[in-house]
Amino acid sequence: MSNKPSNNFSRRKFGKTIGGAALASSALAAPLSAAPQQTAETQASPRPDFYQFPNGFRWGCATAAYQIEGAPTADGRGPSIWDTFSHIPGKVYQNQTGDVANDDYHLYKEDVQLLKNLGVKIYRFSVSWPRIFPQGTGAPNAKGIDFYNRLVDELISNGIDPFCTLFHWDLPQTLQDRFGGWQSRDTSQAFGDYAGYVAGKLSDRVHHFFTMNEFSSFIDLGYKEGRFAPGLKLPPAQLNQARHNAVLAHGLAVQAIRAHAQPGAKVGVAENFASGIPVIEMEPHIQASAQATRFMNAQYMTVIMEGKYMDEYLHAQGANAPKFTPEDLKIIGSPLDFVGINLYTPVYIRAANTPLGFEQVKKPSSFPHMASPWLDIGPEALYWAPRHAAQIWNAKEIYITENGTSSADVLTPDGHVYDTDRVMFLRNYLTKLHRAVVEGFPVRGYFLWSLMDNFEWADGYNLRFGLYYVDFETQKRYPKLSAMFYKEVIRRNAIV
Ligand code: GBH
Repeated sequence: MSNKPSNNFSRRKFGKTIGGAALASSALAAPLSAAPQQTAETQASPRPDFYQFPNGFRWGCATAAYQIEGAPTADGRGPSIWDTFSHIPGKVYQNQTGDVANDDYHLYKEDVQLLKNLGVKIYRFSVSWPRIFPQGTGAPNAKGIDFYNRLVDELISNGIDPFCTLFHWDLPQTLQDRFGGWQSRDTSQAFGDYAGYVAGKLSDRVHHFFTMNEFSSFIDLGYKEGRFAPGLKLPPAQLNQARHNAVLAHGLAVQAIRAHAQPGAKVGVAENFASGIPVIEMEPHIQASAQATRFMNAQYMTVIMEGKYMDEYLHAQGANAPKFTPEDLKIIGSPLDFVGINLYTPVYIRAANTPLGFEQVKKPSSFPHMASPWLDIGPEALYWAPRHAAQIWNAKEIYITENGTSSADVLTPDGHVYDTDRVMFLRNYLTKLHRAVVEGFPVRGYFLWSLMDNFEWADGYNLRFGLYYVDFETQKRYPKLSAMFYKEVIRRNAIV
């Protein structure tokens, strides 16, 4: 390698420019041509460290409405709690907001070309509830659904299968004002109605719907710690009730989607459930990690998958436990077609002589993390999470709905981003995903978070998670080294 990387990845080699971004297959030609020629023999038995994925494994990218769309008042959209929250001084890094973000509302065609250039066949986007129901309930806004009709059509005509998330945290502000948001079952009911409406409109072309994204993020950070919208710090009993209303909303949405969608539409959830990793891979710790995974997720994933709150959870909460009816549990436990797992960090578990037989093992301060301080590096979580979902909850179809990392990306004067740390992160996590797949756990696809840098919630634009670098002044997108890495992974259906 030359010590002048720009010579090896010259602008010329990046090929034609798409949507202000350049990404060509020839970008990888130089390093690859240095590799020895493949013989018939090496093709028949590829290098074991190429980690071939099975035919039909689906590679994709994920985004979320408030993080990329901008255009908060366009075509009749109502305000969401994130519009309100991000405009309160001190809530977001440097008081940044999603007012413009990636302007994807206007640039979506270019962004679909970014996807196409990577070669992804699936894309996970979210619908902004206040675009569809500006008042949360009541009359739908036709122009709101039109945007998603255009997006879905654009994806399909580019050979990309759309996966739709119905709630990625941008609750209509009116529901917060009228009902206290997830503090009320009225919001759960409204979510069911909205989900059924969207599924009715999109399911002729969209075959996979996720109800909600990450209960623990929008409830625990929004209603307990106050660091996310709506910025509340509820006492335990009210907090548990909000948690209950959120899983109830999920269940109502599952039912409404089944009632209103075309036959064949599938429904699931996208949850970053805490996934226990046995400290050492041996039977007692493995069992403890499974039990820990159930208990750590008692309020969300476990009740959704088991249709029942764990006795240990209710007991531990005592007088603060949520109030619910048997009918609620039936709704919450509505059978799902697939499970979506958002996966970032590991939680280590060991067998212990405690009532539930496990103990969480604290990480030392030296534990390595990525640019986001919370993003501890634990590739093996991408093996254990699907294994637990399959073994504990009998998940028959699994998608990794998010995985990826922030990086202190720097754009070079000639337009490159050498995010070798992101490539290292992905390569290592993917090897563990590969293990899950070859052992037969039913992971059908993987959505990388994220297609492009975007509004990273309370971290604003300070932390970048994209495969494409975004210059938020010019809205130009630049493929990072990781984009070329991922493109090659997809091309070969193998880790490279
Ligand atoms: C996902 O959350 C989100 O679904 C997605 O929108 C987001 O952009 C992406 O990850 C990257 O963060 O700042 O210490 O309070 C992942 C789970 C939960 C991790 C909230 C960060 C905040 C930690 N996230 N958590 S802190």
